[in-house]
Amino acid sequence: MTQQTCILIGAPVDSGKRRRGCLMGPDAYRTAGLAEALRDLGHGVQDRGDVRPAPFTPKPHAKLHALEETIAWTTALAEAAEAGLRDGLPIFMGGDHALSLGTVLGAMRHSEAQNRPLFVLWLDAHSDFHTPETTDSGNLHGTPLGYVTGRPDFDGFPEIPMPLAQDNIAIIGLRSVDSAERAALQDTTVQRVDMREIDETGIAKPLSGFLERVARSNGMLHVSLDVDFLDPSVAPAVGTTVPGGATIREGHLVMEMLHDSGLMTSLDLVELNPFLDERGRTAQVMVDLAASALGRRVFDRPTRAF
Ligand code: 4U7
Ligand code: MN
Ligand code: MN
Ligand code: MN
Repeated sequence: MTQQTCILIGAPVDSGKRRRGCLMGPDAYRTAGLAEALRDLGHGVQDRGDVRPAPFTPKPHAKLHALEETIAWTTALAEAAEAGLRDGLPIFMGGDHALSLGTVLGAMRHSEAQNRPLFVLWLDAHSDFHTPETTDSGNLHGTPLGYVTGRPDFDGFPEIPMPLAQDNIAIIGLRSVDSAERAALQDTTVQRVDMREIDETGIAKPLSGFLERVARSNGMLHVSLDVDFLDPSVAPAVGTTVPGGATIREGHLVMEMLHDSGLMTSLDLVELNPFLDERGRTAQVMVDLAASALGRRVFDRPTRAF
């Protein structure tokens, strides 16, 4: 098995929505033994501690929650992501999903410097495709895919160098998409896999189609795992629970296939709210999923080529 240098980066972002608690996420992952789990698999592990937002002055906004703070996190996390990608495989311990405004931006800069296309796998109940104009909630954790694809009205955020190609994005696990997002997504080539498709065809088929495309283009692959991808019965520690989510096995199968593909170059673990957890079980599930993505398995089986 290929040894990696896993760079753990705490991203205690809590500005992407109103309900608080995701700032405790990085320490919950540490407590649940993320570093130890990855070391047990033979990987090198470096915990760089927690990133802090760039300096900012809070300004009240009629609709958007904590806009200035979220911009400041985006600036700082893009830099941390770029640096992490230069040194190994960064794993961002969130923090709410607003952190991906920064981590994907950093991955875009890095892949541009490497002259390799970036692909993004978004594992989420939601499509997170809003713009600051289209969001009704004003919660910016619902906007990262809108930002990185170059949608308008992200005033004040760092400039997007070259928008992420729609063809290079897959969202898997969908079951809560706002009408403005649905309308905007309809006009795109973003691969959208909702729970119904997963029920009907299984999760492996659409995922392997996407991974084949990544492999064919020698792409880099950023994976963003939102806790609410999973069903709340197995992952309750999240503010935005939506019933009917992925099972534990569907989650692990995705992670195992990612490992077999050898394609993943960075990973976000987002939206864990330890304040809502039950004796740490959601943190543990997320650590176990990360371990699967880095090669944990029960039996040895032939690796599939992509
Ligand atoms: B998450 C929502 F209205 N779409 O915009 C919104 F349903 O990072 C939810 O995926 C966004 O958890 C959820 O507020 C963001 C809502
Ligand atoms: Mn801490
Ligand atoms: Mn999300
Ligand atoms: Mn979500």
